[in-house]
Amino acid sequence: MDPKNMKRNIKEMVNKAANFLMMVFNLLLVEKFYKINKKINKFDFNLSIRLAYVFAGFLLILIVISDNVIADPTLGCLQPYIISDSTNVSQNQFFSFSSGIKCVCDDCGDVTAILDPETYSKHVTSSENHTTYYFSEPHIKKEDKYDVVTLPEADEFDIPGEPILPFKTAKILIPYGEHINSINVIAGDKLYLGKNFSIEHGQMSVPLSFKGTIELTPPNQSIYNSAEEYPGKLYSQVSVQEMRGYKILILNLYPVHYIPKTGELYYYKNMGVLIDTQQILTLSSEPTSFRGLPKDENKVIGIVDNPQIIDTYTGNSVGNITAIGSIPLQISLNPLESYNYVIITNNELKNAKGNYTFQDLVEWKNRKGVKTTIVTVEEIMNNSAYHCDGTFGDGCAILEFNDTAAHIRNFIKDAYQNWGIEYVLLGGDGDYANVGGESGNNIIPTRRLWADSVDWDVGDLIPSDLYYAALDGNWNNNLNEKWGEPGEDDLYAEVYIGRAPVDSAQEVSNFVKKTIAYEGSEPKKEAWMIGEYLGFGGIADYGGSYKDEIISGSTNNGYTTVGFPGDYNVSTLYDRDWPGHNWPKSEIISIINNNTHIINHLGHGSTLSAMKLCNAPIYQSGSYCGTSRNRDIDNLTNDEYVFIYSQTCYAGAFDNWNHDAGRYTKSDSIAEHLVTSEHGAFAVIMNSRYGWGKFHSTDAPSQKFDRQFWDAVFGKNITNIGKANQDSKEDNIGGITDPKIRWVYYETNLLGDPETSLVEHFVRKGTIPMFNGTPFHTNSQNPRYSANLSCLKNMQKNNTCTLTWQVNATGKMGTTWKFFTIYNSTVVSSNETQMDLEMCVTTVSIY
Ligand SMILES: [Ca+2]
Ligand SMILES: [Ca+2]
Ligand SMILES: [Ca+2]
Ligand SMILES: [Ca+2]
Repeated sequence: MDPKNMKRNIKEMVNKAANFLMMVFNLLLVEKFYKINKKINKFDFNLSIRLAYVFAGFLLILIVISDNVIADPTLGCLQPYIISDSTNVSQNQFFSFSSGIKCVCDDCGDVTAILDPETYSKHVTSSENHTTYYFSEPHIKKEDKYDVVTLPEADEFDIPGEPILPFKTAKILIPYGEHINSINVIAGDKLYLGKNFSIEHGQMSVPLSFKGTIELTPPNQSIYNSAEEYPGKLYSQVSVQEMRGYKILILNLYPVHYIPKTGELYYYKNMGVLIDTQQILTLSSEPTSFRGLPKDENKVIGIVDNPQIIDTYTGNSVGNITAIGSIPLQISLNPLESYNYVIITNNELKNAKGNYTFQDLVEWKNRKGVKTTIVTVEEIMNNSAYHCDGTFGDGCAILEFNDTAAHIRNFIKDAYQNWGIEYVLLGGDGDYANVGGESGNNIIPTRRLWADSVDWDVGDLIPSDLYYAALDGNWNNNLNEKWGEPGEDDLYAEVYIGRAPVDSAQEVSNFVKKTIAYEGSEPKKEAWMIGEYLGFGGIADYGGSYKDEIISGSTNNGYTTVGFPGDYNVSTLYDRDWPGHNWPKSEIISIINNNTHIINHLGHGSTLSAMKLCNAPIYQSGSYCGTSRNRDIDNLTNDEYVFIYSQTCYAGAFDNWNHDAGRYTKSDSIAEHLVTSEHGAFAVIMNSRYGWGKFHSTDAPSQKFDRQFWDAVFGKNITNIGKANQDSKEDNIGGITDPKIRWVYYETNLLGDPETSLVEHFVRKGTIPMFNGTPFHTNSQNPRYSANLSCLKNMQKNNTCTLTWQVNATGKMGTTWKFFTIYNSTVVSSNETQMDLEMCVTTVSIY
């Protein structure tokens, strides 16, 4: 064994041992919890513990408790309370945090309490075909003349003219080899919240390059004068999606209902989703992306609300895969080889003789332990296995399906299936027309997907590398000119994708040099929020107001996203706050030239411009800044490279389409120059078409993806850029019924290396740790069990227990956090079979 492998194996063994110890510790706690509660003896529990997720030292155990006997209809309920609504605390000083629990209805048994800032609790229980969702009471807040209703961990549907209400996206795994006969959503207890509420109506999404006058949508009178409940349904079915061979049903649940005429509001405390499924008897001609790998299973467990169904996909069903449901992929690559990462480029660029080459990137990745190889477009095109014949589910009825993009995607499917790849770098530009200048023939073509008709021209065809990442289906079932219409989409990716939009040896060298330099450095904990004047009215007048939601996270518009950790130095450059409301471009140039690490931007843009910068080396009439011969990007001088995430329009149009001119530009887009020039960025995520804002609101389509991107990086520890970009999409999967969400889903492409990690070391937020940690730690016992706090033990009806933690606020000044105290009891309420789970929330601000 070579020493490198040995080192890795030892590291893996140590990791496994640590995981195992953690598992044993957790199992002991669970077992103890179970034994104590069994003594309550009101009914008989079945307890099954499943080790669900062991990955990178993070472990989660799913506990499924079900009762064998119909429970006594009068069992205990937990009623949490908080001592104060919000608290201001001083940095690096201890403060007391208190909350309490009251046992009502009947006896509650032993209770546990966990203090937990801003962590995500799913609030879901499930048994075989039945998944139940629990909703805490909606927050109703007066803003101007409207009442704003939000639910923690629910998104909001925002249809122009219609009331804005929360929805929760349910993700339900369909048992292997089965299809859905019927879906039943059963509403639980209905709670009246009061009357005379005035719920605001939704506004239109607007392209971020829009500079006209605001046209506000009035309330839809037929809805607002109606005495009927809105939305008038409990759920809507979004889609059935496939992820690595696992079929997932996507539903949106509507727990809050509104009667506009009387202003009455109701909500359902819980909703049960019952699916009836039946075995598929006829053989499908569609191949499957099922590999049966533990990492695929872990990924699915992390997504779906009913993970116990996962067992139907393992064991015997792997062997049955040809018998029911689907056929396996043809094997063209040697399955005895395995790679994490493949670079696809052409012969010329593979053999380019710049200072840095793709070969250097391969060696670098391999040294890091990411097994990497190169495959050329020529090799793919010369391999008849990838020709269009339906083997790979590519469809074949029309010539367009047999193009280079289809062949490349077939190769990626093969490499995914037989090599086990996780990352793909498309090593070449995807210009769409050879109009001279830098816009030559494409090296790796782009597939352009369709979401909505906005401009009725090429601008409606969205260059999307999601096509190469999401490998199920063929993306165009009805064989028309529109790819990726609803029902043709594959929204869960099988591999993570990035593009190096290079055309020459020099550009390959620049891209590889910057990628290796960044990955080899310790990233600075520093970021800039860049906002421009938008003029969309109210809070939407300035990009800075959108960016503020990203700095330290936000619960605005219903959903929660985590922001930059407290030890990051986040600065702002906002037109909103700048004297005269228009910062000069010299500011952004000096930020980049001073070697900043991260830029997050919202403002106007076009193919050749972004962040008030212009890059148009070739004279191009009709395009914004096209006649300037400006080279703001090519002239940058930084030698530590930046990552830029921008919501702006068209800056990432790597097919070179220019909306202003109505033609392809001769010079490459500004995003391409950022990553292929000598300095500037090592990676950017920018839109290939319009970014989407919203009149009078920050609940805009592009903002949802931006917030979820940083939430992936800092909230979920998904730090590889390609993975985080995909995660930001999958978190918006329920919103895909809005064509503008679909638009953004397709257009947010990564120009950069998908495997590059944005953060090297990261402390995961979650339960407040004891004795040290940031942004908070506590000197008190956490979690607290009946064993270490007697008032939590065997709680009787009307007993209360107030808990206090001594907490040190070590996080950044000016940040505000939601504090959750999660109380668990094993005593169930009347007709439900779940662990009772209640929580209370307050906010803590550090000053
Ligand atoms: Ca998929
Ligand atoms: Ca080009
Ligand atoms: Ca179509
Ligand atoms: Ca290009």
